[in-house]
Amino acid sequence: MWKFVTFLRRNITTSSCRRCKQDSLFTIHPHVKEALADHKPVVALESTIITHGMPYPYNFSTAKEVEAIVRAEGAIPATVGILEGRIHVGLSTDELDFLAQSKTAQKVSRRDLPYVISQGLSGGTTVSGTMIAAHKAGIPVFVTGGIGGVHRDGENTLDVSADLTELGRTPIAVVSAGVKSILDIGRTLEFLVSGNSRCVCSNIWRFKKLPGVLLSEKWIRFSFPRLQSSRSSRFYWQVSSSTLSLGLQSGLLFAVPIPEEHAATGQQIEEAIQTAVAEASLKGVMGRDVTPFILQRVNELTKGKSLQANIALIHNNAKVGSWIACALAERSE
Ligand code: PSU
Ligand code: MN
Repeated sequence: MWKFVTFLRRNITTSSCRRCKQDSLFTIHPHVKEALADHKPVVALESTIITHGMPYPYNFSTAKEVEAIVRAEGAIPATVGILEGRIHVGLSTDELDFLAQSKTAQKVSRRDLPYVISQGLSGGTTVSGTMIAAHKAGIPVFVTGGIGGVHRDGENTLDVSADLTELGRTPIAVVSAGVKSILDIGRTLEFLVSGNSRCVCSNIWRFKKLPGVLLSEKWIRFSFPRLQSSRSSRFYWQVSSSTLSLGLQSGLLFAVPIPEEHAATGQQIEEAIQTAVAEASLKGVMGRDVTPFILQRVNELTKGKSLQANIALIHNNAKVGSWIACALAERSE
């Protein structure tokens, strides 16, 4: 209860201006703050992949590697996470390590933000949670591994990730490897492109082919605008800035295929996914626990192959996301 009172006091006693309210909930890392003030490129990164997407210590080492890649490409990384009820945009090494090892960290999507913040909890932000935080902090580009989507059997369970609706309502460019084949890729795509209210349709851009992360061929049939995977900053800038500055209030999804040599394709992975999905259903795993459960089981069943693929694709996405952030920053100077 006292936590709730503290929350109210914190927010009611601050001035009523929007900026001040945000400041009471947000901690922006000094490096990120400085970069934003100087119009330097900043790349937001999510943290559910750290708290719920990969086992320790791979989650921690991958988070550090991804930040290093962003820096090497000329941008400033801003990993988003929640620590004791405050939204952090940019985490220190110790804070990353804390989240990587935490057994109590929450998985925080749009709907979880009020609860987690008001109760002073800590957690990893999903794609939807990170989009909200990054957008409020003024960061236009966000890199993730794979976005959430419609689960297999979603036509019965109606289990559709909040990531998809967030893409229709929050103007930020999301760089992802597409949708994992642990999900129903066809229905996910249908959800993204068919509802005008979601407005993501015209904003999906693929590099060469639109990937389903682990079984990439599945996406090829769909005709989306193609980008060359070579660095083409003028094009990124045109697409991103027109979407973001038109005030469309919808997001932009860049789908980057996993490097061919790392794609864990074929029968083995499909069998592992089917086993994991069946186990999840048998055990009554539901809602936000489904994705972490399946990722963990598929990794076990493929003896680490899917984790390796996951690490490779997020490294690759970090590179492409940094190019886009650099292109945007160059043009806005
Ligand atoms: N897909 C992955 N790894 C992940 C996730 C998805 O391969 O870590 C995480 C992302 O944070 C994504 C979230 O936003 O899972 C989707 O969860 P849900 O299905 O509960 O919306
Ligand atoms: Mn889900």
